[in-house]
Amino acid sequence: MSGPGAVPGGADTPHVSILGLGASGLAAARLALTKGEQVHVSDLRTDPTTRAHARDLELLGAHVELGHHDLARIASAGTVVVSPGIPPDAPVLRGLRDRGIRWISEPEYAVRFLPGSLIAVTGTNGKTTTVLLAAHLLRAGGLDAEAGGNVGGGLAPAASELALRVPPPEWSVLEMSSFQLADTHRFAPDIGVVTNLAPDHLDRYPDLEAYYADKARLFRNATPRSRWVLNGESDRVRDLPGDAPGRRILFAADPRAGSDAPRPGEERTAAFVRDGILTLRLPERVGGSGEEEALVPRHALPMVGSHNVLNALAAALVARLAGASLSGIREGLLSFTPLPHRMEPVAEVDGVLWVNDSKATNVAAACTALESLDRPVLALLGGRDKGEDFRPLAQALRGRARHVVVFGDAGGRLEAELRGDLGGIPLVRVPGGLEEAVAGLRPVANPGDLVLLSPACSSFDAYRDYAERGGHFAALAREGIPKASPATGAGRGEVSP
Ligand code: UMA
Repeated sequence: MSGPGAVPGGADTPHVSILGLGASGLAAARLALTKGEQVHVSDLRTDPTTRAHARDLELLGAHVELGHHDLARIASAGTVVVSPGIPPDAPVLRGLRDRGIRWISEPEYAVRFLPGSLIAVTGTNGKTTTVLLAAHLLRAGGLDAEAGGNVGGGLAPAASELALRVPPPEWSVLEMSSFQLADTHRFAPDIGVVTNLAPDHLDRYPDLEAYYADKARLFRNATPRSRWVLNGESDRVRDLPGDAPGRRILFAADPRAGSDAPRPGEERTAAFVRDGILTLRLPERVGGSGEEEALVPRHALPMVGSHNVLNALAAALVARLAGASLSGIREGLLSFTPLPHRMEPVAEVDGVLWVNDSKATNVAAACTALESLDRPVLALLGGRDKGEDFRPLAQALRGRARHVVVFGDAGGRLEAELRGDLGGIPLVRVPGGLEEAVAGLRPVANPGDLVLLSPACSSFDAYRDYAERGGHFAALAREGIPKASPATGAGRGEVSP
């Protein structure tokens, strides 16, 4: 692909073609227009929202086509930016490939206009929490930082939006999906993070190796100055960089993780839990003192679950590597607001903690949630039956759950597949929905218990989406809170971490 300066054709020839007019296409188009480029945007959709976005861009001077892709026009641009949701075998990308045209992802385009330092976070799970927490810790530690990228859900903008900020952030913390990494060429983070690796997106990739290969593009432009923050509990993560240069700094619950067979460039585990306290030990080679720095007790973290302890270790390590102050990181770990509907503590009533994990709409997500907990669980499972095999839930429930209530459309099958396999844990099926399930569970809750809505099913039997279901659960949880003054409500109130 030729650079933006070498454009064939006349005045109408776009300098930048943008494929897809979702969040990333819209942001990339705005960025390109701000930089004075001739912009052509193309999307197959013609719905009212897409039309409204098209009109906005046209007013800014873009040429927009909806309902089809004009391949010749798209291909005539010096730079083609492709939205991550467009699969590599889409006809339009096959057409570009046939013409020998290369394209780039939206974050690859954005970072060309981000002069500050770059932190990129990838991995299968935990990316969003790690990105938002890392940006929060950098800011708490005195640095100018913004989160963006694949985050979605209105929690942070596309990467190109960060490049539109005046002045641009000194530190950009980007969540990078494998789809976005796939089409990077010059993308070179100062600090790269891999949270973990597990099977995912096999509807798009031919096999796991292809998925991991896209993740490994994070290391493509590594230099000896690169810093790689890696999950020390995963051999697959530690092997992902291959022979990429740069220092590799590990995080893991156990300080001894990774000491058995260090990979080239790997430092001792630098973020871990010592006697229940999140602790950093930055090696001198990466600007640390080699001394242990205690952060906060793991039980003081506002997020729930052992996987969130790892996310917090990764984020704290990143923030310290970037130069955030220790006191700021400590304060930031305590003041972070957990993400809505993902292991979100919503109330604590009479010593019972209520946790909303409504976003766990499949069996794997619910198993991860259950396995991350170390206190007795009262589990709520149910919703729309998507036909998934529920039996793996039994193992995750055994040894953790004290009581299980199943509800909704999927209640019958959950009961049938789990009842005989729970090792004596009581399972109750309620005929109604979430409200009846909570009512059935309230009388058996004891101080120290954790009520978990991690339903393993989608919400569409009774709600618009998982967020509406999570909001209803939070309201039900808070119904148990007496309407007393704050002075009398110690330990019996809404959780507002
Ligand atoms: N389209 C075409 N031609 C085609 C196929 C699609 O024009 O042949 C159009 C579609 O009509 C659509 C657009 O291309 O309008 C595709 O948009 P998109 O799906 O890329 O969505 P965006 O709104 O741009 O959102 C993307 C990410 N979505 C995906 O990767 C699927 C968002 O991640 C991300 O927040 C946003 O960019 C900003 O970076 C969401 C996500 O679900 C949260 N990501 C996946 C995940 O986390 O598992 C990867």
